[in-house]
Amino acid sequence: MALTVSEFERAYKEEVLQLFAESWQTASLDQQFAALASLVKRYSASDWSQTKQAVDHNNEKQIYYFSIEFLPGRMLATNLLNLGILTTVERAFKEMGLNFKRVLGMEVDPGLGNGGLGRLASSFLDAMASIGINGNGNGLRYQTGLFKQDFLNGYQVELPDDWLRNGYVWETRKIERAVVVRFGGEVNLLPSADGRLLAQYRHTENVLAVPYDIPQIGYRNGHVNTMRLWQAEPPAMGQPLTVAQREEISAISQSLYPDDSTEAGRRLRLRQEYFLVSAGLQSIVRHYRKTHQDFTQFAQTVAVHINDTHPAMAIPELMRLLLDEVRLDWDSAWAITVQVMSYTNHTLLQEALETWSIDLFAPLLPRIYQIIQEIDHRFRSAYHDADPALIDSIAPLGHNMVRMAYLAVWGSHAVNGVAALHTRLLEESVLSGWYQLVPERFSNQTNGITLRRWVQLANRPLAKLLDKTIGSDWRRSPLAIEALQPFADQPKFLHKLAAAKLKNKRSLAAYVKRTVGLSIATDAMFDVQIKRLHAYKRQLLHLLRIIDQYQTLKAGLAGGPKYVHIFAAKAAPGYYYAKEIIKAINATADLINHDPEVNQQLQVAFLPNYSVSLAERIIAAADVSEQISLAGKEASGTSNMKLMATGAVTLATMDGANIEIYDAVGAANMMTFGLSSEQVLQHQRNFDYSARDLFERDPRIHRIVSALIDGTIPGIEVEGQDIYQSLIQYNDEYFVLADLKAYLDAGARLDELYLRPEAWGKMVVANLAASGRFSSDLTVAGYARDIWHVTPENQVNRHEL
Ligand code: GPW
Repeated sequence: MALTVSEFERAYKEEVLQLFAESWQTASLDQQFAALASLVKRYSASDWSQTKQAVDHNNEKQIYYFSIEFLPGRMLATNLLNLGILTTVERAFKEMGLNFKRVLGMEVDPGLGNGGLGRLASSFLDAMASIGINGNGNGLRYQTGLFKQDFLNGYQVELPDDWLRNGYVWETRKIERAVVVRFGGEVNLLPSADGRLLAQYRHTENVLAVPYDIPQIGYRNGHVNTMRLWQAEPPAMGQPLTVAQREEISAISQSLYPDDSTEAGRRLRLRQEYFLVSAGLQSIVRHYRKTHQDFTQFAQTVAVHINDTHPAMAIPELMRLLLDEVRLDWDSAWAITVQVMSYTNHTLLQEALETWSIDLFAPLLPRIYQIIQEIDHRFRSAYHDADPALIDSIAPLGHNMVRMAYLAVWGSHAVNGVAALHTRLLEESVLSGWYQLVPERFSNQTNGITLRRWVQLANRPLAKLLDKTIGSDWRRSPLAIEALQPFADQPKFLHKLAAAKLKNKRSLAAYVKRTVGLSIATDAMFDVQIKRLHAYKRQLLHLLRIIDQYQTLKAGLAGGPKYVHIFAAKAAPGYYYAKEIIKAINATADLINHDPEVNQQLQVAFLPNYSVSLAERIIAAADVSEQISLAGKEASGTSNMKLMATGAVTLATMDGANIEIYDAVGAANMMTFGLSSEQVLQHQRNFDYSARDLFERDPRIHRIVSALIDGTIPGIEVEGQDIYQSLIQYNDEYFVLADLKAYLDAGARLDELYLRPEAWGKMVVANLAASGRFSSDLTVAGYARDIWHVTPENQVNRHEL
């Protein structure tokens, strides 16, 4: 939009006055934020309304991205950027003598997700709006988000995230769009006039689902989509409810499950999932009926995307609506459902694959369970010629369980993995039976990231330098950053690049000093691992390298570059082992940071409360990106993309999207090491891996691992022992010791390169130049083309590569 500095200033001052009866000079930071956000809402309102009207008017297809998690991050800067008025507003704030950065910092960062899956969902919403497709989010309005993390004596402490305390400025409650979601009760199938059975529900528990709508503004294209979050409330009318009943209802959208590594298997989680799905679909069907007489157009105008299996009940729920409310016959309803639904799998971990015991499921969702039984029955009949053992092993129902991934594949026309290796492994293992049956449904859609947030907003020094060097095309066309490649050989440019990095390091160092009181050296290599704490991600491997570096320094064998190791990670509150790793890292950090013999060379900072906002601070300052999961375990990873796209070099196993980064930047520009997923599989099949052998035979490994139990690191008597046992006694499930030697060697090679600034700079440039393909704009364009069958207004194409 067009807006001059003085126009904005006038509008802003008026807004402060109107909202708070306060002059702009005396408004508090909170008030400044509220006034600015309110203006942004005003500026986007007509585009929002017009986008919605155009959809109905032109009968355009809408995508609904169903996800149990969203991690939008702070939205003010993004919204200003996407409206095209960020620099205008910044200038105005400067002119008024106000602190723009601090105003941005007043916004809450909604923690409505755990990690990669939730962040991906939000990045897709931004991308859908930005490439101009009608893509809406459908999620839950958790009253409390993911816990806030603190450390007490090195242990993780979880504090409640009361993010709605002061209201959420971007949302609008839409009570007139509320729907009722029913749980429990009984279903009777009664013959009806049309000769078909009519499902009659009795004694159900009725829950009011109230939507809250949040605008999702596209990047400078006037397109504004909607993220809709549902809140559960006791219905205003009907049977009076006891206090306990009302609480049971509110609990549905009360809090996010703080675990993304193990399946919850809990009644409340199931209620959350059904609530999300039923509310979303009811409102979609209701909206469709306003403009259509029959359902012949439904699949052409609606696509529902299932983000992992948590919303997979969308399949039986849409069947229910089409059968019981619209009164279609089974075959028509099923044909529509399959055309509408698509499903993304995000994990190969067995323990994260959702299954629900029928004993829990059937009484809570009797009609949905009936429909799943019928789906299962018809699936089995459709394949009565096929190998019965195969069919049995992949049917939606089996072993007294509802198997959500299998239901999702059967009820969708498209299924995808999130990185090339992940999709291949899905096809070969986790979903191999399904791949045999319906190979044409499978595709790969490699994850992407919101480059605008990570580069344009969170790395301003780099963004400025890019503009000066190659012009500003890269801001709109991610692949245009390839133009940077020739500058890899220009020492002057590399100098500026290093200067930009240093600036970011200084900002992060100031933050670290402010928050944890540690002064980190900004002339050191910043070696970063940021992601959920999970054994398969192997923060432990990183810790063992730090211990090795410590021991080397203590032995007086210095040499390499100065290091600052930076961690940020939350552990699921019930994940005991992950919490032990946190304690071990913190204890090691404490030892190292306070030892004057080493702390000039080596420091460790574990920053509490990892979140989108903290990621924005860390990523821009990173030199090294640790992506060291055991090969075959990380579906994709996305911090790997964020870090390479903003100037870090990747130290990685050949896992998830690391492989695609490797393909993009070339062997010379990334440091890879470790077992391949095939080798891991082979060891697992042959039972020929012995961690104890490695420990006993390799003196270096022996020395490093012993530090966990010999008192080298004070304060981890229990944790050190447990971790040691997990490695030696229980044979190191995630092959940490198997990869340790290769990891240390790769690290040493990286050290040598870091000591040669030009060689390092070259690698950084190669990474930056190759980063465009990881834009989620391109990822989403792939979904649009292969899965949702819609054409973006703004053409973007990864296949130009
Ligand atoms: F288990 N992921 C996540 F597959 O953050 F559902 N939470 C989850 O619950 C799951 C996956 C689930 C992550 C993957 O671990 C990561 O590899 C991937 O990059 C990310 O999802 C986005 O696809």
